[in-house]
Amino acid sequence: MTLKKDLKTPIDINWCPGCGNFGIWKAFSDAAVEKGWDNTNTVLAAGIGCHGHIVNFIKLTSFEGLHGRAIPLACGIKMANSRLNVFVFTGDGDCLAEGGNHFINGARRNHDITIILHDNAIYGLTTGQASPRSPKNKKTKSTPDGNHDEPIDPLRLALSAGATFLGRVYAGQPKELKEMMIAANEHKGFSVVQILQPCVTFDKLYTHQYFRENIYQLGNDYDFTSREAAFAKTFEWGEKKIPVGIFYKVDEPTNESQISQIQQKPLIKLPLKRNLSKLLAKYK
Ligand SMILES: Cc1ncc(C[n+]2csc(CCOP(=O)(O)OP(=O)(O)O)c2C)c(N)n1
Ligand code: SF4
Repeated sequence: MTLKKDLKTPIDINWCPGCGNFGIWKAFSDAAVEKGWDNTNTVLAAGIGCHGHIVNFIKLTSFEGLHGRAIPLACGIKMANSRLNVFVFTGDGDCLAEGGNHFINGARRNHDITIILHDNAIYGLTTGQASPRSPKNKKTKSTPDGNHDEPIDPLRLALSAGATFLGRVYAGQPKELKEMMIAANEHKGFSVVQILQPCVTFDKLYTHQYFRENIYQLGNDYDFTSREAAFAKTFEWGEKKIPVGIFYKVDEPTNESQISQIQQKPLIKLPLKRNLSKLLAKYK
């Protein structure tokens, strides 16, 4: 059993007041309590950015990777102990710029990990440069004449690459966000939760008000097992037409389920076939 107090760390939360990251932190903590995620069953990996600070505020075993490298870190953890719930907290810069290659290949291989994508459409930590999610023509610190580039849609990219669970939620929807995190984690395969997370300090476009006014929930008539339907939905964006909910969910063999050596026991429980002490001694 996990209690709220078990997850508390002595570190004061240093996000700007009103930052969408608070909603993500709260939803994850609520999900951890509900599902009993603790140090025996769950590991967190984070990238570098404001989003990555989340691991300082949740007392669970966690690792911060290099910028953009949280996904390979998480894949390594999952490979070593395939019984763990492995979460990746990543930003739109971390995941789609520096880490774009890992995002594509993690999805392609259907690693059984859960990607929590804090999408504020800007580089927050480095004070407001354009990210691969910033809209075309947007003026930012790094694009004073307006952004020349088209934004990436992370769900469309992940879908094309082979991800098997795709969801989108706004950070101000605590219940939906908690439920989405649980559903994504319970799904076996590469799961992406894109969270629309306002950066209240450096972005004045994608505000809380903007998302409150423009998101709509995918209805019961939407078929989330259809790749074509999901693909079409990822093109919807703008006034009154930002869909949220589960875009796509299908069962496909995960990377880990196809490795015969780890079907009975995780790698960390298997005996070493070679004596590595000589090799390790070299690096002492
Ligand atoms: C290899 C490397 N490149 C660049 C940086 C500088 N850097 C740190 S955080 C960051 C961007 C953060 O943006 P995002 O991932 O969207 O996270 P946010 O701060 O918005 O949560 C950059 C470019 C770095 N630390 N390491
Ligand atoms: S800079 Fe933006 S993303 Fe970073 S803590 Fe402040 S509001 Fe949040």
